[in-house]
Amino acid sequence: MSEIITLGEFIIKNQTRFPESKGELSSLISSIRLAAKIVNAEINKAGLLDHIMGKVGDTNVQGEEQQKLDVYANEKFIKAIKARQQVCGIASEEEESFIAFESEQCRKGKYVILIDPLDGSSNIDVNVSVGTIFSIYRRVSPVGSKATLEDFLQPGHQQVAAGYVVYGSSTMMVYTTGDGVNGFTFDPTIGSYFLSHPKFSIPKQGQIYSINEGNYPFFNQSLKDYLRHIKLVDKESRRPYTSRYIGSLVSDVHRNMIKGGLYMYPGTSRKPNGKLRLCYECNPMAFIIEQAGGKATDGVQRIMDIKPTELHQRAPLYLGSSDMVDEVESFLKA
Ligand code: AHM
Ligand code: MG
Repeated sequence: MSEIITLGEFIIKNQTRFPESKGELSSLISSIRLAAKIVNAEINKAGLLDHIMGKVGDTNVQGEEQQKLDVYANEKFIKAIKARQQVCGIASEEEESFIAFESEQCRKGKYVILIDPLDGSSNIDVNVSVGTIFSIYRRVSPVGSKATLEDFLQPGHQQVAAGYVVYGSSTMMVYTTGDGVNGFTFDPTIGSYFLSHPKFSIPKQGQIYSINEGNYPFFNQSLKDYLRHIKLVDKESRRPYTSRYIGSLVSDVHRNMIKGGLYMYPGTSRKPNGKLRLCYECNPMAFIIEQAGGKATDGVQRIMDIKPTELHQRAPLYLGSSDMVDEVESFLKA
């Protein structure tokens, strides 16, 4: 039998890679692990809340108003991260601006964190998997001062760590600190995550493509040509490819990581920069995919080379198996 390793043990073991961090990074990842457990418990009750205990917006027995799960997740993650006093600030997809923590201890923090607390939350109503995405950077402002916008607007290649939690048929946390990707599955009976997918690697070539093809009329001609190409029959390249689109970024990417595939959220004539947020969604997923051996581009350049100018900036995204990203890029650049 192979060795059983919990996420907690793994984080501590991995700590030696960052001697300068003095355990801050480990503590930070632990706080995400904890908040994810709390959010997971609440997501599992989502159907009960809606159908048995009343709808979101109703008042519960304690007289408190029931919250939407994305707001709930946002609060839990911010609270858990703040409590550890290891970061000087946090930016969340749910908040308009970043939060600079005031305490002296937090100001001494070397890191900032960016988070999408509950991605794909519109899928909860129909019992489809959702996820949390996070990204950690070393601050660029002086340690001891308050976090600044510049700390958060760093290109993705500066990430120290990134990960996601997928709340699916089982809950998993997958993350990288720049030395490969590892996946941990949550055992709800024990309350711990166990290393289940060591050294995750995405197949170089896959057969799955994931895109919201309802937007087809608004795609540019190169993308339309690519979509036609992948539906042509060709035994050697195993075309036509298979279409799989959940509409939940974390779940779509997680499946493609395991099976091989390409996730696309392109720019359209209506939304030239697509929908997904560079800092909260594209960069962390790009870091994970690259660490697993795949690629991520906006169609023109590597996602992680884009220098963000705004916190909530959007970017087109093509990410997955490296051969598939090369193939779509060859059409987009033609
Ligand atoms: P959200 O951050 O508002 O949840 O939106 C992001 C989600 C992704 O999870 C998903 O891939 C995409 O939006 C789906 O968008 P669409 O419905 O336009 O296909
Ligand atoms: Mg999102």
